[in-house]
Amino acid sequence: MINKEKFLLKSYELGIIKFGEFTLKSGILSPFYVDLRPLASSPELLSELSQLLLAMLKDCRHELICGVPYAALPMATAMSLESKVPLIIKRKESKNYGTKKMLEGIFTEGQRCVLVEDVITSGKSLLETIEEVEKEGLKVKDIVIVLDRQQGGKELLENKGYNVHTLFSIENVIDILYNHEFLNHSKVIKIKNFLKERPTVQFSVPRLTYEEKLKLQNHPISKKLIEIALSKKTNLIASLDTYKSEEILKLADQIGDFIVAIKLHADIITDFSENFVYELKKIAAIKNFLLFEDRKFGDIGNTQQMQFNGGVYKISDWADLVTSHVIAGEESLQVFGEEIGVVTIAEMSSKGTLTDENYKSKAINISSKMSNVIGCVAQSKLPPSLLLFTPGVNLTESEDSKGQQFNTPEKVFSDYHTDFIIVGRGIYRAKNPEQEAIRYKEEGWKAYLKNC
Ligand code: S5P
Repeated sequence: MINKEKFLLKSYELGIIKFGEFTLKSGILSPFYVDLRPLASSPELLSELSQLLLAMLKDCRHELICGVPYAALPMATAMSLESKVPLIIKRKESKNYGTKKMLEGIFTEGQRCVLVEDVITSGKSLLETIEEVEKEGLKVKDIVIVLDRQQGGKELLENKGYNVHTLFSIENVIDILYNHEFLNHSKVIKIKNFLKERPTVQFSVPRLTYEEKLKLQNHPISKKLIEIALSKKTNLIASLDTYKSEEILKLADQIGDFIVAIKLHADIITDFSENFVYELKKIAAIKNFLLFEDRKFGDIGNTQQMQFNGGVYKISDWADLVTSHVIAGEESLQVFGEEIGVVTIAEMSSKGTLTDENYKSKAINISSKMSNVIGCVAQSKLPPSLLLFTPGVNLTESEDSKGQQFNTPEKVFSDYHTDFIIVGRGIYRAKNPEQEAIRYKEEGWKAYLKNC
């Protein structure tokens, strides 16, 4: 396998990124300038690049490759030669004679085409290319990009449901060059400040409705969750983190009409038993909600499989949904099979969490690829095909004394476009849990309608 870092260092020597003072098209003075075209002058690097780009696509089905003109054309060609996947060529302008076709090459309607781009900034030019390729009847799902300038383009495309695979972000590049002493500390600070201050192109993409989201779902559990949400007009998941099974059953009975699911931590319950599961399932069937075990698996696949199927809790026997970290890589998630809905932990709600942007984006990429993953726990927007579950929701508290940080339903719907709010202490610690469940149900639904 080609080493990404070594590849970058060799490319740097070719002059693909320069530091100094450059006036950009917009008139802004930038401390760096990126131009990936020199890569085509090194067959060795171009071939390495094609292998790195193809590695990001190893689990994606595609029948055609298309480079965005002009810089990505040699890259797409190299990928095609390496993978033996046919290339099509997109014109910049259509010919005003002959066929007037925008795409050249042999293809048939409905084929899946991966797009290749050198640098993404705002994402606008890629959107135009996607539109033209889709107009010809081809399907675009995956886009590979060598460098993300971190100006909102990646997020724009993800919000529209595309899988965006980027080899480097500009910050990655700066960090690697700094670690190899090509940049000194003060230059790095200057560049990072520039990146921070520079306005990101913001696009206001409205959140999808549950009806629209339903159409994007393939998994029976995600469909069921959304159907319950629509029929009961609720997006509330109650997290009943209490010790006694009797208390959980009593609460389930009181609040069952107002929720889509009950989330449990089976290992908190002191008297967990098969009978408890039997009784809870009975209430779930009558009141129409799902059971969600918040196990947060975080081990190698083999161990997770044993934890999932065995032990005291036999989670696979009764849970409709489970949470899992993605820390052990995608194969560790396959062990849950296809029946249960897996919700990955992409980002945590607690202060000082290690789930930074880099981790989150990798976790989301893996989650998008897995057919048994229906969504993620996170505190920010996700690509719309994934369902977003947001814990740390409370109408009165803003934090607890152990690192938890709370938001209101309105905030998580408007800022993160969440799909389901998870409320624990706000409900089970309330004097009147039923009344509070109704309040969270109503606030959650109001926030959803307002932000559609
Ligand atoms: O990042 C997270 C992920 C989860 S699943 N932050 C969380 O708080 N959770 C869980 O959501 C947590 O384990 C608890 O069960 C629930 C939040 O409970 P509350 O009492 O803080 O509302």
